[in-house]
Amino acid sequence: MMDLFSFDQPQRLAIAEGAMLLGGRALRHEEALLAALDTVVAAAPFRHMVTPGGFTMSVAMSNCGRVGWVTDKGGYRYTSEDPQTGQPWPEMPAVFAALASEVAEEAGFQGFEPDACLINRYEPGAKMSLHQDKDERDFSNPIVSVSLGLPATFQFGGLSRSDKPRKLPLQHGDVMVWGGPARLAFHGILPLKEGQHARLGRNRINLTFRKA
Ligand code: MD3
Ligand code: FE
Repeated sequence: MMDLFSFDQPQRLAIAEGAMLLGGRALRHEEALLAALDTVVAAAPFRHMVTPGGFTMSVAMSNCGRVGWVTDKGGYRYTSEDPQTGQPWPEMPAVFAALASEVAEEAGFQGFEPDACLINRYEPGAKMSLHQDKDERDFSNPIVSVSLGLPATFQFGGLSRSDKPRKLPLQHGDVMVWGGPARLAFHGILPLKEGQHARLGRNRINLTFRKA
């Protein structure tokens, strides 16, 4: 249960140099975010993409913004159209863009204007193996992530795959900002546990805001 104070003054936790957790920071926008999410995924439905190695991802994905992140047998890249519909990705909802840029500023990154939002949907059992986000042009821009729905265990390591990862629980409404030296840290999500969320049922949704 969220107490009365954390809603207005989210707990700020420095996770690493350049990385900050703002606990519950998205809760004040919960209904607006979920309504906007419904609009986006009505136009660009969740789908399980295939990695360049030929594996189907357990996480289902969609995107909004000027460009969206995709993977297929040809590799990882940003595209301006949804390959499934041939249409431009849905516009980034104003509530998404405003939250991303506000929290980036709260974490010390001024002027963050994301042009891509990758939307990940985890059902129980879905996971994301340790990886780096390296498909963007300019790593001086942070990445902002928003967790919604079922809780998950986030793993983050260092700049080398062999650095032993630490674990951090993520809850509905938590926001993280990854910039500076943390921007290229290895990270992942352990297999989601079974559960029911009041607003999102058997799902965890993660939004990652990027400047492609
Ligand atoms: C640290 N998503 O979409 S969000 C991804 O919860 C991704 O769905 C996870 O990793 C998820 O690429 C984790 C937290 C996150 C996102 C991007 C990062 C942490 C990061 C980029 C660099 C370092
Ligand atoms: Fe990532």
